Amino acid sequence: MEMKDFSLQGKVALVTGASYGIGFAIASAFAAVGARVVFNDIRQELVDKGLAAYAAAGIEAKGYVCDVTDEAAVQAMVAQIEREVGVIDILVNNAGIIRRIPMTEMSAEEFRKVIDVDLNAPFIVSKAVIPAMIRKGHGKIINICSMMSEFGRETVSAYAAAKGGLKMLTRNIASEYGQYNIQCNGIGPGYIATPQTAPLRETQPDGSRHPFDQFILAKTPAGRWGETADLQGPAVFLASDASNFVNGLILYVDGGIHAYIGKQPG
Ligand code: NAP
Ligand code: GCO
Repeated sequence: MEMKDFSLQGKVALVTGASYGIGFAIASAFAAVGARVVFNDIRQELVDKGLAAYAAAGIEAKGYVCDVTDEAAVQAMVAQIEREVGVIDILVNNAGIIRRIPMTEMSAEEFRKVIDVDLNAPFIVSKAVIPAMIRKGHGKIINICSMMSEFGRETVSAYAAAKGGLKMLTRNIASEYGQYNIQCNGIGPGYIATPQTAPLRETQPDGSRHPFDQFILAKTPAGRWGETADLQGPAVFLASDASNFVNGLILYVDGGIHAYIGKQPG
């Protein structure tokens, strides 16, 4: 029996917003199993920071400055990657922002900005890479969704709307392009220790853990925040031939939050 392997040897992988955080961890895992990694970030200093971090990890990555919400810039970046590296086989729509503001206090502009980065941009970048994937006869798109693709909570209305939409964009790309041997799936990380969630984990003035930190520990059977490394195996699986018949799935990597009513107080 031929075992569909998890190798990404010879594949070109674009991970957006991957100078650090979850994107950096996923791109590093791809490199470890043979992929040629390219990434973008919104500012040159971030790209430079990312290049230094990849080099320190022994990874020869290529970085591009590109705002993923700018369709012309994305189209130009993809064309440049195809000239300089090769056709993109794997896309991870990772770049994202969050604004934690009560909805009635949030401006329409702030709401639109989150939707633009977290939902419109995955549409823009996916639209830019799919034609070459069709010509090549295969492709993998992984959208980084969220627990907020399924749940709401106070202050994250824009983010939840975007990530819920990203879940359905994932399913629609799977539906529309599966016939071309393109698989589009999502990863729904639980609560992961990155700069994005740092405000939710700050030690309190009295030395106690942040109330939200304590809340997440009570809601997570694993009893801990996730690490970016927890996402590496699932990402490699969804980027590899091992998942060629997996399409439209949102794979939650959440330590069991989805299954758990929460630890009883006391
Ligand atoms: P992060 O630390 O904030 O990193 C996000 C990256 O995206 C940063 O490098 C950021 O650059 C970049 N970015 C933002 N807007 C961009 C744009 N318009 N164009 C290009 N790059 C842009 O976030 P993270 O925690 O690693 O999260 C990565 C993804 O996972 C996000 O989609 C997030 O919503 C999702 N997620 C995170 C968690 C978690 O618990 N951390 C859980 C579930 C899902 P700047 O530094 O300039 O902002
Ligand atoms: C928040 C957090 C979460 C995480 C992640 C959970 O404020 O609730 O930032 O939204 O970022 O999306 O899966």
